[in-house]
Amino acid sequence: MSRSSSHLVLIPSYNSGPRLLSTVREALAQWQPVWVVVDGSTDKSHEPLLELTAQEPGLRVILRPKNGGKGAAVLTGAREALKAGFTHLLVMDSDGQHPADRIPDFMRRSLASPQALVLGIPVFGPEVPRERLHGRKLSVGLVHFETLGGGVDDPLFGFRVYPADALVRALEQTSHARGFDFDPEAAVRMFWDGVPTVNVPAPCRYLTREQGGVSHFHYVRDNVKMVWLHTRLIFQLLLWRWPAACRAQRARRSPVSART
Ligand SMILES: Nc1nc2c(ncn2[C@@H]2O[C@H](COP(=O)(O)OP(=O)(O)O)[C@@H](O)[C@H]2O)c(=O)[nH]1
Ligand SMILES: [Mg+2]
Repeated sequence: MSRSSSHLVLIPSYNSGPRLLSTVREALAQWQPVWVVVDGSTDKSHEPLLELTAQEPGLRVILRPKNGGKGAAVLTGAREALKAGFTHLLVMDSDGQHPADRIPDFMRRSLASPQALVLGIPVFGPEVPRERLHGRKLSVGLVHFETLGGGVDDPLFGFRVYPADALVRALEQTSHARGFDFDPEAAVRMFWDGVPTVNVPAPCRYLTREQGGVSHFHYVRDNVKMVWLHTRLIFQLLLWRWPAACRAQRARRSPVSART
C-alpha cells in the first residue's frame, strides 16, 4: 500500500448499499488516503465507514447533509483536498464496479504527467447491459465532435485521476455537471481549458442486485440530462470555445504533448 501527500482517492457515495464498505477497504489496501464524500445518503451504508475511521487514519468521511449529485460531491471533495494541500484526486465509484487494483498504476501515470487528466477506458465483461453499451457509443461520438477530434476516449467512465485545481476551475465555469452529467462535462471542459489527457484501459464490472449492485442511473431522466448536456456543449463550442478546442487539438498532436 502506498501513502501519498499529493494524490488521494476520492469516492463519492449516495445510497451505495452493501458494496461501499468493501470498496473502501479495497481502495485503502492499495492507496492512502482515501476520502469518501457521503452525499445525503439515507440507506445507512456509510455508518460502518464512520466506525472504520477510528482504526484507519488514512480514511476520511465527509458528510454532505443534502443530496446534490455526483459532481457536487466531487467538487466538495476537490475543494477540501486543495485546502489540505493535495494536488490530485483519483475518483472512483463506490459500488465495486471500478478496479481498486488499478489505483497504483493510474496514480503512477498521473505522477509522471502531473498536468494531465488520466482517463480510464472501460473494458467490459459479457455481463454489461446492452442498452448501456449503445447509449455510450452516442456519447463517445458527440464528445469526439465537441473536442474537435478526440482526446477523451471514454466520456462516461468515472475511474480517473484529476489535477484538483483544473477540475475545480472547470466545474466553477458551470452550474451544471453536478449529477450524472459530471463525467462528460468535466472532461470536455478540462480539454477545452488545455489540460492534456492520458487514456488508459481498465476493467469495469456490472454487478447484479444479488451481488450487491446498486444503480441510481435513471434511464429516461439521465438520458434527457445527457441530451441537454451535449446541446449546451455543442452550442458553446460553436459560439466561442472552438479556438480553445483547436489549440488543445494542436497541442495533443504535437510531438512534445504530455500524452503517453
Ligand atoms: N455523491 C453522489 N454520488 C452519486 C450520486 N448518484 C450516484 N453517485 C455515485 O456515482 C457512482 C456511479 O453511480 P451509479 O448509481 O453506480 O451509476 P451507474 O454505475 O452508472 O449505474 C457511484 O459511486 C455512486 O455512489 C449522487 O446523487 N451523489
Ligand atoms: Mg455503479
